[in-house]
Amino acid sequence: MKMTFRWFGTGHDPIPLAHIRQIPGCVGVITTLYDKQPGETWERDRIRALKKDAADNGLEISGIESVNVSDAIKAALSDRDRDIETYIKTLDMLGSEGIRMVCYNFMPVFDWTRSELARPRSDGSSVLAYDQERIDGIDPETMLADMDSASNGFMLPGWEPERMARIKELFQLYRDVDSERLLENLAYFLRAIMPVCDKWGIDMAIHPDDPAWPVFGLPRIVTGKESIHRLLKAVDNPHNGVTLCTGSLGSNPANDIPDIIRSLKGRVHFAHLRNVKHRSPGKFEEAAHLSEDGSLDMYEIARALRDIGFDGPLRPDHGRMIWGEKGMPGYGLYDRALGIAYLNGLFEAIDREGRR
Ligand code: CS2
Ligand code: MN
Repeated sequence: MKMTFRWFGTGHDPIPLAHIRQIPGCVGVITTLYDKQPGETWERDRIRALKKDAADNGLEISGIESVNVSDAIKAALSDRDRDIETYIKTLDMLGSEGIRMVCYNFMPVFDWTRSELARPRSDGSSVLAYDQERIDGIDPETMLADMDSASNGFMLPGWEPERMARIKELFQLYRDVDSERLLENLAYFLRAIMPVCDKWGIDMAIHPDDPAWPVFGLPRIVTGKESIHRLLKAVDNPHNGVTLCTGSLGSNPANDIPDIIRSLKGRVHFAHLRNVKHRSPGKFEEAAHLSEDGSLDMYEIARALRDIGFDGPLRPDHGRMIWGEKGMPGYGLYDRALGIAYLNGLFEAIDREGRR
Protein backbone atom coordinates (compact mmCIF):
# COMPACT_ATOMS: atom_id res chain seq x y z
CA MET A 1 0.00 0.00 0.00
CA LYS A 2 1.24 3.44 -0.92
CA MET A 3 0.04 6.60 0.82
CA THR A 4 -0.66 9.34 -1.72
CA PHE A 5 -2.35 12.71 -2.07
CA ARG A 6 -4.46 14.09 -4.89
CA TRP A 7 -2.82 17.05 -6.58
CA PHE A 8 -4.32 18.90 -9.54
CA GLY A 9 -1.06 20.11 -11.08
CA THR A 10 0.96 23.33 -11.16
CA GLY A 11 -1.22 26.30 -11.99
CA HIS A 12 -4.39 24.45 -10.95
CA ASP A 13 -3.74 23.31 -7.42
CA PRO A 14 -3.06 26.02 -4.84
CA ILE A 15 -1.24 23.44 -2.67
CA PRO A 16 2.49 23.32 -3.39
CA LEU A 17 4.18 19.93 -3.76
CA ALA A 18 6.70 21.15 -1.21
CA HIS A 19 3.88 21.04 1.36
CA ILE A 20 2.58 17.67 0.25
CA ARG A 21 6.00 16.06 0.73
CA GLN A 22 5.90 17.12 4.38
CA ILE A 23 2.84 14.98 5.11
CA PRO A 24 4.18 11.98 7.03
CA GLY A 25 4.30 8.79 4.98
CA CYS A 26 3.10 10.40 1.76
CA VAL A 27 5.19 9.03 -1.09
CA GLY A 28 3.35 10.15 -4.17
CA VAL A 29 0.71 12.23 -5.84
CA ILE A 30 -2.29 11.22 -7.86
CA THR A 31 -2.58 13.77 -10.60
CA THR A 32 -3.91 14.57 -14.05
CA LEU A 33 -3.77 17.09 -16.86
CA TYR A 34 -6.55 19.11 -15.33
CA ASP A 35 -7.25 21.25 -18.39
CA LYS A 36 -7.80 18.29 -20.73
CA GLN A 37 -11.30 17.74 -22.03
CA PRO A 38 -12.55 14.17 -22.31
CA GLY A 39 -11.61 12.92 -25.78
CA GLU A 40 -8.53 15.15 -26.10
CA THR A 41 -5.04 13.80 -26.72
CA TRP A 42 -2.50 14.00 -23.92
CA GLU A 43 1.06 15.06 -24.73
CA ARG A 44 4.12 13.21 -23.56
CA ASP A 45 6.09 16.34 -22.67
CA ARG A 46 3.36 17.43 -20.28
CA ILE A 47 3.41 14.08 -18.49
CA ARG A 48 7.16 14.32 -18.25
CA ALA A 49 6.85 17.82 -16.81
CA LEU A 50 4.43 16.51 -14.16
CA LYS A 51 6.80 13.69 -13.31
CA LYS A 52 9.67 16.13 -13.01
CA ASP A 53 7.71 18.50 -10.76
CA ALA A 54 6.88 15.57 -8.48
CA ALA A 55 10.41 14.13 -8.50
CA ASP A 56 11.93 17.55 -7.73
CA ASN A 57 9.88 17.41 -4.56
CA GLY A 58 10.78 13.85 -3.61
CA LEU A 59 7.44 12.47 -4.77
CA GLU A 60 6.40 9.98 -7.43
CA ILE A 61 3.31 9.95 -9.60
CA SER A 62 1.46 6.98 -8.19
CA GLY A 63 -1.41 7.10 -10.64
CA ILE A 64 -3.64 9.28 -12.78
CA GLU A 65 -7.03 10.54 -11.63
CA SER A 66 -8.58 10.83 -14.04
CA VAL A 67 -8.31 10.24 -17.73
CA ASN A 68 -11.91 11.27 -18.30
CA VAL A 69 -14.10 9.31 -20.66
CA SER A 70 -16.03 11.30 -23.27
CA ASP A 71 -19.81 11.44 -23.53
CA ALA A 72 -19.46 9.94 -27.01
CA ILE A 73 -18.03 6.78 -25.40
CA LYS A 74 -20.49 6.76 -22.51
CA ALA A 75 -23.54 7.29 -24.71
CA ALA A 76 -22.21 5.26 -27.70
CA LEU A 77 -22.39 8.14 -30.18
CA SER A 78 -21.07 7.84 -33.72
CA ASP A 79 -17.61 9.15 -32.82
CA ARG A 80 -17.00 6.82 -29.89
CA ASP A 81 -14.45 4.70 -31.76
CA ARG A 82 -12.40 7.78 -32.55
CA ASP A 83 -12.43 8.79 -28.86
CA ILE A 84 -11.54 5.24 -27.80
CA GLU A 85 -8.54 5.36 -30.17
CA THR A 86 -7.44 8.61 -28.52
CA TYR A 87 -7.91 7.06 -25.07
CA ILE A 88 -5.78 4.06 -26.09
CA LYS A 89 -3.04 6.38 -27.36
CA THR A 90 -3.07 8.24 -24.05
CA LEU A 91 -2.85 4.97 -22.11
CA ASP A 92 -0.02 3.79 -24.34
CA MET A 93 1.89 6.97 -23.68
CA LEU A 94 1.16 6.87 -19.93
CA GLY A 95 2.24 3.22 -19.80
CA SER A 96 5.50 4.02 -21.54
CA GLU A 97 6.07 6.78 -18.97
CA GLY A 98 5.74 4.29 -16.12
CA ILE A 99 2.13 4.96 -15.06
CA ARG A 100 0.45 1.78 -13.81
CA MET A 101 -2.92 2.96 -12.46
CA VAL A 102 -5.59 5.07 -14.10
CA CYS A 103 -8.78 6.08 -12.31
CA TYR A 104 -11.86 7.10 -14.32
CA ASN A 105 -15.61 7.17 -13.92
CA PHE A 106 -18.56 6.30 -16.10
CA MET A 107 -21.19 8.67 -14.71
CA PRO A 108 -23.34 10.36 -17.38
CA VAL A 109 -23.32 14.18 -17.51
CA PHE A 110 -22.19 14.84 -13.94
CA ASP A 111 -19.31 13.42 -11.96
CA TRP A 112 -20.10 13.52 -8.21
CA THR A 113 -23.14 15.55 -7.17
CA ARG A 114 -23.72 17.58 -4.01
CA SER A 115 -26.45 19.98 -2.96
CA GLU A 116 -24.05 22.04 -0.83
CA LEU A 117 -20.32 22.68 -1.04
CA ALA A 118 -19.82 24.40 2.30
CA ARG A 119 -22.30 23.24 4.93
CA PRO A 120 -21.25 24.71 8.28
CA ARG A 121 -20.65 22.21 11.08
CA SER A 122 -20.83 22.78 14.79
CA ASP A 123 -17.02 22.63 15.05
CA GLY A 124 -16.76 25.72 12.81
CA SER A 125 -15.55 23.80 9.75
CA SER A 126 -17.53 23.24 6.56
CA VAL A 127 -18.17 20.16 4.44
CA LEU A 128 -19.83 19.03 1.22
CA ALA A 129 -23.34 17.74 1.75
CA TYR A 130 -26.16 16.04 -0.14
CA ASP A 131 -29.89 16.22 0.29
CA GLN A 132 -32.03 14.29 -2.17
CA GLU A 133 -35.08 16.46 -1.48
CA ARG A 134 -33.19 19.58 -2.46
CA ILE A 135 -31.84 17.90 -5.58
CA ASP A 136 -35.35 16.76 -6.54
CA GLY A 137 -36.59 20.32 -6.24
CA ILE A 138 -34.04 21.99 -8.49
CA ASP A 139 -33.11 22.22 -12.09
CA PRO A 140 -29.57 20.94 -12.82
CA GLU A 141 -28.73 24.39 -14.20
CA THR A 142 -29.67 26.10 -10.94
CA MET A 143 -27.50 23.60 -9.12
CA LEU A 144 -24.59 24.45 -11.40
CA ALA A 145 -24.91 28.14 -10.67
CA ASP A 146 -25.00 27.43 -6.90
CA MET A 147 -21.99 25.17 -7.11
CA ASP A 148 -20.13 27.74 -9.12
CA SER A 149 -20.66 30.52 -6.61
CA ALA A 150 -19.62 28.27 -3.70
CA SER A 151 -16.50 26.80 -5.26
CA ASN A 152 -14.10 29.50 -3.98
CA GLY A 153 -13.22 30.34 -7.57
CA PHE A 154 -11.81 26.88 -8.32
CA MET A 155 -12.86 24.59 -11.13
CA LEU A 156 -14.31 21.49 -9.50
CA PRO A 157 -13.03 18.10 -10.66
CA GLY A 158 -15.48 16.56 -13.12
CA TRP A 159 -17.36 19.83 -13.64
CA GLU A 160 -15.47 21.30 -16.57
CA PRO A 161 -17.17 24.60 -17.50
CA GLU A 162 -16.88 23.74 -21.22
CA ARG A 163 -19.08 20.68 -20.69
CA MET A 164 -21.42 22.29 -18.21
CA ALA A 165 -22.19 25.06 -20.70
CA ARG A 166 -23.75 22.33 -22.87
CA ILE A 167 -25.77 20.79 -20.09
CA LYS A 168 -29.13 20.63 -21.92
CA GLU A 169 -27.50 19.02 -24.92
CA LEU A 170 -25.72 16.53 -22.64
CA PHE A 171 -28.99 15.45 -21.07
CA GLN A 172 -30.36 14.90 -24.58
CA LEU A 173 -27.46 12.61 -25.45
CA TYR A 174 -28.42 10.22 -22.67
CA ARG A 175 -32.15 10.25 -23.46
CA ASP A 176 -32.15 6.62 -24.62
CA VAL A 177 -29.37 5.35 -22.39
CA ASP A 178 -30.69 3.26 -19.51
CA SER A 179 -28.47 1.38 -17.06
CA GLU A 180 -28.29 -1.75 -19.26
CA ARG A 181 -27.18 0.30 -22.24
CA LEU A 182 -24.67 2.23 -20.15
CA LEU A 183 -23.13 -1.02 -18.88
CA GLU A 184 -22.88 -2.32 -22.46
CA ASN A 185 -21.13 0.89 -23.45
CA LEU A 186 -18.72 0.54 -20.54
CA ALA A 187 -17.95 -3.08 -21.45
CA TYR A 188 -17.37 -2.06 -25.09
CA PHE A 189 -14.90 0.60 -23.94
CA LEU A 190 -13.13 -1.76 -21.53
CA ARG A 191 -12.78 -4.54 -24.10
CA ALA A 192 -11.16 -2.06 -26.48
CA ILE A 193 -8.62 -0.74 -23.95
CA MET A 194 -7.64 -4.04 -22.29
CA PRO A 195 -4.89 -4.87 -24.83
CA VAL A 196 -2.97 -1.66 -24.08
CA CYS A 197 -3.50 -2.27 -20.35
CA ASP A 198 -2.12 -5.81 -20.75
CA LYS A 199 0.83 -4.41 -22.70
CA TRP A 200 1.95 -2.07 -19.90
CA GLY A 201 0.33 -3.62 -16.84
CA ILE A 202 -2.00 -0.63 -16.38
CA ASP A 203 -4.71 -1.15 -13.80
CA MET A 204 -7.94 0.62 -14.68
CA ALA A 205 -9.81 1.66 -11.55
CA ILE A 206 -13.38 2.80 -12.07
CA HIS A 207 -14.62 5.29 -9.50
CA PRO A 208 -18.03 4.44 -7.98
CA ASP A 209 -20.98 6.68 -8.66
CA ASP A 210 -21.48 9.42 -6.14
CA PRO A 211 -24.03 9.39 -4.63
CA ALA A 212 -24.56 5.67 -5.18
CA TRP A 213 -27.99 5.95 -6.80
CA PRO A 214 -29.49 7.57 -9.92
CA VAL A 215 -29.55 11.37 -9.87
CA PHE A 216 -31.65 13.64 -12.14
CA GLY A 217 -33.04 10.53 -13.84
CA LEU A 218 -29.59 9.58 -15.18
CA PRO A 219 -28.56 5.92 -14.88
CA ARG A 220 -25.85 4.81 -12.45
CA ILE A 221 -24.05 1.48 -12.75
CA VAL A 222 -21.31 1.41 -10.08
CA THR A 223 -23.27 1.66 -6.88
CA GLY A 224 -22.64 -1.44 -4.74
CA LYS A 225 -21.42 -5.03 -4.50
CA GLU A 226 -23.74 -6.50 -7.11
CA SER A 227 -23.24 -3.87 -9.78
CA ILE A 228 -19.46 -3.87 -9.28
CA HIS A 229 -19.30 -7.64 -9.70
CA ARG A 230 -21.42 -7.40 -12.82
CA LEU A 231 -19.03 -5.02 -14.44
CA LEU A 232 -15.96 -7.01 -13.39
CA LYS A 233 -17.53 -10.13 -14.90
CA ALA A 234 -18.54 -8.32 -18.07
CA VAL A 235 -14.84 -7.87 -18.88
CA ASP A 236 -13.04 -10.43 -16.79
CA ASN A 237 -9.48 -9.16 -16.96
CA PRO A 238 -7.52 -8.36 -13.76
CA HIS A 239 -6.75 -4.90 -15.20
CA ASN A 240 -10.46 -4.12 -15.10
CA GLY A 241 -10.74 -3.10 -11.47
CA VAL A 242 -12.15 -0.49 -9.13
CA THR A 243 -11.32 2.53 -7.04
CA LEU A 244 -12.65 1.63 -3.65
CA CYS A 245 -14.07 5.02 -2.66
CA THR A 246 -15.57 4.57 0.80
CA GLY A 247 -17.34 7.92 0.77
CA SER A 248 -19.10 7.29 -2.53
CA LEU A 249 -20.15 3.71 -1.80
CA GLY A 250 -20.81 4.76 1.76
CA SER A 251 -23.38 7.36 0.69
CA ASN A 252 -25.79 4.40 0.70
CA PRO A 253 -26.01 2.94 4.23
CA ALA A 254 -27.03 -0.42 2.72
CA ASN A 255 -23.49 -0.88 1.36
CA ASP A 256 -21.39 -2.97 3.74
CA ILE A 257 -17.99 -1.66 2.70
CA PRO A 258 -15.68 -4.14 4.49
CA ASP A 259 -17.74 -6.95 2.93
CA ILE A 260 -17.52 -5.34 -0.52
CA ILE A 261 -13.73 -5.02 -0.13
CA ARG A 262 -13.35 -8.66 0.93
CA SER A 263 -15.28 -9.76 -2.16
CA LEU A 264 -12.94 -7.82 -4.45
CA LYS A 265 -9.55 -9.42 -3.80
CA GLY A 266 -7.20 -8.62 -6.68
CA ARG A 267 -9.56 -6.12 -8.27
CA VAL A 268 -9.14 -3.09 -5.98
CA HIS A 269 -6.49 -1.01 -7.70
CA PHE A 270 -6.86 2.28 -5.84
CA ALA A 271 -8.48 3.30 -2.56
CA HIS A 272 -10.09 6.58 -1.48
CA LEU A 273 -10.62 6.54 2.25
CA ARG A 274 -12.98 9.04 3.81
CA ASN A 275 -15.96 9.13 6.11
CA VAL A 276 -19.57 10.27 5.66
CA LYS A 277 -22.28 10.98 8.18
CA HIS A 278 -25.73 9.65 7.29
CA ARG A 279 -28.54 11.95 8.36
CA SER A 280 -31.61 10.20 6.97
CA PRO A 281 -32.35 8.29 3.74
CA GLY A 282 -30.90 10.30 0.85
CA LYS A 283 -29.28 12.82 3.18
CA PHE A 284 -25.65 12.80 4.18
CA GLU A 285 -22.71 15.07 4.76
CA GLU A 286 -19.00 14.52 4.61
CA ALA A 287 -16.99 14.26 7.82
CA ALA A 288 -13.47 14.12 9.22
CA HIS A 289 -11.75 10.82 8.39
CA LEU A 290 -12.01 9.49 11.98
CA SER A 291 -14.55 6.64 12.48
CA GLU A 292 -16.13 8.45 15.40
CA ASP A 293 -16.89 11.55 13.33
CA GLY A 294 -19.02 9.78 10.72
CA SER A 295 -21.04 6.64 10.01
CA LEU A 296 -18.29 4.40 8.57
CA ASP A 297 -16.04 2.06 10.52
CA MET A 298 -12.68 3.14 9.15
CA TYR A 299 -10.80 0.54 11.21
CA GLU A 300 -12.76 -2.34 9.67
CA ILE A 301 -12.31 -0.81 6.22
CA ALA A 302 -8.53 -0.60 6.69
CA ARG A 303 -8.45 -4.17 8.01
CA ALA A 304 -10.42 -5.47 5.06
CA LEU A 305 -7.95 -3.79 2.68
CA ARG A 306 -5.07 -5.42 4.54
CA ASP A 307 -6.84 -8.79 4.54
CA ILE A 308 -7.17 -8.84 0.76
CA GLY A 309 -3.50 -7.86 0.42
CA PHE A 310 -4.26 -4.49 -1.17
CA ASP A 311 -0.93 -2.98 -2.23
CA GLY A 312 -1.96 -0.17 -4.57
CA PRO A 313 -2.10 3.58 -4.04
CA LEU A 314 -4.40 4.90 -1.36
CA ARG A 315 -5.37 8.47 -0.64
CA PRO A 316 -7.48 10.42 1.76
CA ASP A 317 -10.52 11.79 -0.03
CA HIS A 318 -12.57 14.95 0.52
CA GLY A 319 -11.85 16.66 3.81
CA ARG A 320 -13.50 19.40 5.82
CA MET A 321 -12.45 22.99 5.22
CA ILE A 322 -10.69 23.95 8.46
CA TRP A 323 -8.38 26.54 10.02
CA GLY A 324 -9.55 29.30 7.68
CA GLU A 325 -8.17 27.61 4.57
CA LYS A 326 -9.63 28.89 1.27
CA GLY A 327 -9.29 25.92 -1.02
CA MET A 328 -11.13 23.85 -3.52
CA PRO A 329 -14.15 22.43 -1.67
CA GLY A 330 -13.20 18.98 -0.35
CA TYR A 331 -9.60 19.38 -1.45
CA GLY A 332 -7.95 21.58 1.15
CA LEU A 333 -4.53 20.67 2.50
CA TYR A 334 -5.15 20.62 6.21
CA ASP A 335 -7.94 18.15 6.78
CA ARG A 336 -6.67 15.74 4.14
CA ALA A 337 -3.23 15.83 5.80
CA LEU A 338 -4.92 15.07 9.14
CA GLY A 339 -6.70 12.25 7.33
CA ILE A 340 -3.37 10.76 6.26
CA ALA A 341 -1.95 11.02 9.78
CA TYR A 342 -4.98 9.12 11.07
CA LEU A 343 -4.90 6.48 8.34
CA ASN A 344 -1.16 5.95 8.96
CA GLY A 345 -1.96 5.22 12.59
CA LEU A 346 -4.70 2.76 11.69
CA PHE A 347 -2.51 0.82 9.29
CA GLU A 348 0.49 0.78 11.62
CA ALA A 349 -1.63 -0.62 14.43
CA ILE A 350 -3.23 -3.23 12.16
CA ASP A 351 0.15 -4.37 10.87
CA ARG A 352 1.62 -4.69 14.34
CA GLU A 353 -1.37 -6.58 15.67
CA GLY A 354 -1.06 -8.94 12.75
CA ARG A 355 2.53 -9.70 13.64
CA ARG A 356 1.82 -10.64 17.26
C1 CS2 B 1 -14.31 12.73 -6.73
C2 CS2 B 1 -14.36 12.42 -8.20
O1 CS2 B 1 -14.79 11.30 -4.99
C3 CS2 B 1 -13.89 11.68 -5.74
O2 CS2 B 1 -12.79 11.22 -5.65
O3 CS2 B 1 -13.66 13.89 -6.39
O4 CS2 B 1 -14.29 13.61 -8.91
C4 CS2 B 1 -13.38 11.44 -8.80
O5 CS2 B 1 -12.11 12.00 -8.88
C5 CS2 B 1 -13.78 11.02 -10.19
O6 CS2 B 1 -15.08 10.53 -10.20
C6 CS2 B 1 -12.86 9.96 -10.79
O7 CS2 B 1 -13.02 9.93 -12.17
MN1 MN C 1 -13.51 9.27 -4.28
